[in-house]
Amino acid sequence: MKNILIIGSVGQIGSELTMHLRRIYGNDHVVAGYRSTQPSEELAKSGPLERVDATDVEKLNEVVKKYKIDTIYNLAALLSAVAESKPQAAWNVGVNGVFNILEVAREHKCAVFFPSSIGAFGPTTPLDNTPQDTIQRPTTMYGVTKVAGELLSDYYYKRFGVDTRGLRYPGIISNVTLPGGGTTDYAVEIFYEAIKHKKFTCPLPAGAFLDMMYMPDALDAAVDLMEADPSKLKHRNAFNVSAMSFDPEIIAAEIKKHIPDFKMDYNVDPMKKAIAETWPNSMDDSAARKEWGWNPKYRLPEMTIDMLNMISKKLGIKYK
Ligand code: AKB
Repeated sequence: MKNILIIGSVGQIGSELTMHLRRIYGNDHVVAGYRSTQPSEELAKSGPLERVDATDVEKLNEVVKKYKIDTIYNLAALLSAVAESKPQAAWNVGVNGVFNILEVAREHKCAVFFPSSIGAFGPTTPLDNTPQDTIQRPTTMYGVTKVAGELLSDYYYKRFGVDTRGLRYPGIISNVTLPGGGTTDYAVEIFYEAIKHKKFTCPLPAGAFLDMMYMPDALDAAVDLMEADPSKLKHRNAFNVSAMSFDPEIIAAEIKKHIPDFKMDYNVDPMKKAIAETWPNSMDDSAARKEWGWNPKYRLPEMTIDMLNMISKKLGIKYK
């Protein structure tokens, strides 16, 4: 049986991944690590909880020993837009934090999951059908930390045999915990606004195509990769994974099919626009499909229906 530590368990992905892993491996085998935001009651009551973060190496060691941890999922990061306003903090969590976790993993022989991002690409990367192995010269601090994390993960595997594995996540669409400070956040916010006000003001311009994925697929991707037969993994780290690619006009049109009087206008955020312009329009994720069977279940139409139903239930507002 695995003993897992989640770093960043209260974030958008961490909060759902912790509960998902508890359902698979048993509540007592998944420790929820958090830093400052108070965990939800569900997270706090369903299994072990520890105040531990990636920048505190002593506490990391202590928790790994206490629970005999053999696998660490490192979900801690400052997302792309917020990282531009706090580049030093983004570096500390995104590079020093990753290094600390890899060192602890080396010492205690833990496997490590590292989520990279479409943010690891930049303006000189081919933006259509972005290859698995290609130019990576990101121009954001978020991207710099993600490339460093990918390289450190490769290094710790090759040099020390640490079982590091990772994905390049696109924008993640979900309905439990809101994302905070990302360029792709609009694809979550649009659903809340559609249900609450039947209108949305979009911070990205029409034509800003980006890869996206619905949370259930993001959770399966992490677990499937960590459970994959290592002899089949040619890449191990930084697998491109995508489930859909759309721009604001396309997602708005999909929502309109269910809420016919939904309206969208634009108030473009220049920083988010500039970031989005340097990220892929759509990635080639054939390496993930071939090496460990990546096959997302949700495309735009199914994701839209599920998001509308889940958020309508959560807010207690009928949308039809
Ligand atoms: C962000 O927009 O910063 C993140 C990401 C794509 O990594 N959602």
